[in-house]
Order: sequence, then C-alpha cells, then structure tokens
Amino acid sequence: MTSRRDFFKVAGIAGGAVAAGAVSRVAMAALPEPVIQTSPNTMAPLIPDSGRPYNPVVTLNGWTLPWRMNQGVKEFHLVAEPVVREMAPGMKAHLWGYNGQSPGPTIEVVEGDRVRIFVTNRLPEHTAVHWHGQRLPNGMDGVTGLTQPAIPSGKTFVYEFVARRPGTFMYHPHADEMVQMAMGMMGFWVTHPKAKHSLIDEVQRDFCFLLSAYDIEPGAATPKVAEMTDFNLWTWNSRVFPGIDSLNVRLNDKVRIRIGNLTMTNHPMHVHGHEFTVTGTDGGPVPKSARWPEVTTDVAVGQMRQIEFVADEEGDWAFHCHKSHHTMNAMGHNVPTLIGVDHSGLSKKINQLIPDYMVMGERGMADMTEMEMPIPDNTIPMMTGEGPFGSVEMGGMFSVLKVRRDQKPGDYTNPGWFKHPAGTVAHEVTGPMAEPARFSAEGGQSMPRQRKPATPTEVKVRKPASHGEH
Ligand SMILES: [Cu+2]
Repeated sequence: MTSRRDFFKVAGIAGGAVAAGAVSRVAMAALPEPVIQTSPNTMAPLIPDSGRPYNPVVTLNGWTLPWRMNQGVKEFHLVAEPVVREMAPGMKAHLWGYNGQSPGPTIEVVEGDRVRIFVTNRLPEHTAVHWHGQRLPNGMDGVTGLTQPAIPSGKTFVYEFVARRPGTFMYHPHADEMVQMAMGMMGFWVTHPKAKHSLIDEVQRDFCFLLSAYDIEPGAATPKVAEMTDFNLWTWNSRVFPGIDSLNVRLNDKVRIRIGNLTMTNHPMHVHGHEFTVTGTDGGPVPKSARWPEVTTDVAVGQMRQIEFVADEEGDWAFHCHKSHHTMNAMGHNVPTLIGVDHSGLSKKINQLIPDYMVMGERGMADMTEMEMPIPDNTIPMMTGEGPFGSVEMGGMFSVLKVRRDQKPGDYTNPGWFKHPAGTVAHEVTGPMAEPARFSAEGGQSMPRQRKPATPTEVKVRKPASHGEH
C-alpha cells in the first residue's frame, strides 16, 4: 500500500480526484491494465470505441495501444521492459521496448484530448519517456534530471497533458539514451485532427513506422549499445526485409505514410512509380504553398516526415531507403571490392589451409543471394527476399507498395504478387547485335589535349568472359 500511496504522490493525483462516482471507483483508481503484444504481425487498424472518432493508422509490423476513458481522460499504460523481437523469420533480437515489442505500441489520440500515460519501468535501470514534438507542461517533457527524476526500476510514473496540436510524433527515453535507443526503445504517436483541417487531407490508407538501426553480430541476439556509426541492421519498426510487411492499397486510394527517424544517420526514403509530397513534419502540417513533388525525401536524424500520394499505378512498387548499404542485412560491411580481381592463385593457397574457402565478389555480389551459404544461427542472409522473378537481392530498409484494383476498401491483407498484363514486363531480346560504336572523347574544356599525361597508366581489367578458364 505504501508504494501505491507514493505513486499517487508522484503523480500529483489526490485519491478523490479520480473518483468516478458510482462507476467502479476502485477500478478507475487502479492503473489501467497493461496490454502486452508479442506478435510482430501488422495489426489491423484499431477502430476507436470511445472518445472522438478518427481514421486510425496502420503501424507496419506493429500495433496501436488500447486505452480506457476515465472521466473524459484517455488513459494508457506503457510498460518499459526487455522484449524479444523477431526482426525477420529466422532471427530474434533481444531488445528493450514497451508492452512486449520494440518499437512500443503506437499511441493514437485526437487533438484536444486530455491524455494520461502510466509508465511502468521493468528495465534493469531507470528510464523516462520524452514525448517528441508535443506541446506540454515542461514537467511532462520526460528529460531525466532536467524536468523530472528518473523512473527507478520497478516503479510507475504518470504523465498527463492535452494533445494540443494534430500531427505525427514519437516517444522515446530521455535517460541513458544511447543505450536505451540502441536497444530499441521508441514508439510512434499520432494526434488526429478533431475536425476537418485545411492542411490535413482525409486518406484511405495511413501507414506509420520508425527507422531504427542495430549492431548485432551474426549469431548474436543483443545489440552492441556503444556503436556510433557501424550498424549492420537497418530496420523499419525493428524489422528487416523480407520481414517487413508490404503496404497494401487499393488503386486510386489516397495514401499517407508517416516516418520517424531514430537512427544516427539520415535516410532518403524512395517510392517507385509515384510522386508524393511531404505534407507534414513533427513540426506540423506543411503549408500547401511550400509543398513540391518528390520521389525521394530525406528523413534526417530526429525528424519525422509524412508523405502523401494517390496510388494510381497498379503494381508491386519498391519502397526503400536509397542508401544502398541500408538495404542489406548483417555481414554487409567490411567487404572488399573484388570486382575484376583475379584471385584464382590466392584461393588455391587459402584452400590448402581452409578447404571450404570460397572466393566471393569477383563478379559482383549478386551470386551470394543464390548460394545456400551456411550462416550462423539467428542470422538472416545479407541480401534476400524472394520475388516472382527470383531473388530481390535486398534486405534492411526495403518493402513493397502493392497497388491493386481489386483490393477491398479497408482490407490490408497481402494480395500476393502483381499479375502483369501481357507484354508489360522487361524481357530478353535475341537476334544479332550490332557491335557497339565506342565513343572516345579527346580534348574537351576541362582537360585540353596537350595537358594529357604522355603515357597513360595501363589498367588490366579481367573480363568476365575469362572467368572459369583456369
Ligand atoms: Cu537509410
């Protein structure tokens, strides 16, 4: 009982203030029961059954936290705790998160809602939750030491504020941040507008996810928390392709995708087949006069972007971070460039020492996706994902926007691969090929002919045709 009394003291709530009249005074005075989710599947949108109505978002490989209404206040209960997150089939990571998952559940509220969030700390160290982007009383901002004491291990704190402006936000610890965010502690927050808003369009599909990065050695399960730059798992909602669900929409749906970046580098997010505009940031809706068409938008560290477009081209459209290293999984680093290098002699020597040694990368690295290479347990291949035409040769921050004529409104199930109309797929041509006319420039403004080196350096390039002649 003492701890309960302490709790209310910290929370600043006198016992009587939460009295709910005849309606279960005791139940409402107790904390809302935490809801724990252990599946990494994309949960169907949570249609609000209390409070003001809104069109819910869909969290990729995630879910929305249910709430209860208590005297007009929306009450949520977050539990900070160690979790096991499946990053893709075949690999489970030991992370820290909220309510059974990393990232934690998405919190959805409506502009003007009074929100009360209980945070129970089941981590081995103290924490605090910062509500990124929100207007709130300073003491609710969640910065350990600056605006509140840290939440000790085993204790529950409560935050309370009015969600004053609509938009795209996130939450994350502001206590031992480097460790706690490297371990996966973060979550999405959406505040829906309370009425029609001139800068916030109604959409048929509203997706959200957070970008995060981990450094987990192949075969291991726990991230290295001191890593600054050399991450090997680039994730959306702590998932890597092919573990990231596709974004399934109906032809001509208006689609919004909300993205927040809690990694240590920027991510140019790229959609194929459509142009979009950035309609909002964590700072709020973008004025219409300041919007322009893009097919890639950079999401910098600590930023959020919401992009919108009409999905008016049928197909399976790639959607990914444009940094090519970010569409690879573990083992993608420290690989020397071997294209064009003849190492037949070298591999013979190494084979005397290591009989199974195999030279890779001589013709590029695409071969690696087709080899059934033995890899350590609890590791996903570096580039993988099987498409209808073979390996997609991607990992990490990659997914597919599936636009279908017959996708039902509100149906988020995966429709399978696109059936291309006859004659609309790139294909091999056969027949005689003319010799290419090779163009060799001489002179030019930047390097006049007389300044060319007298004897050009000779570069020997081993042509692919010679492969296997030895
Ligand atoms: Cu990236």
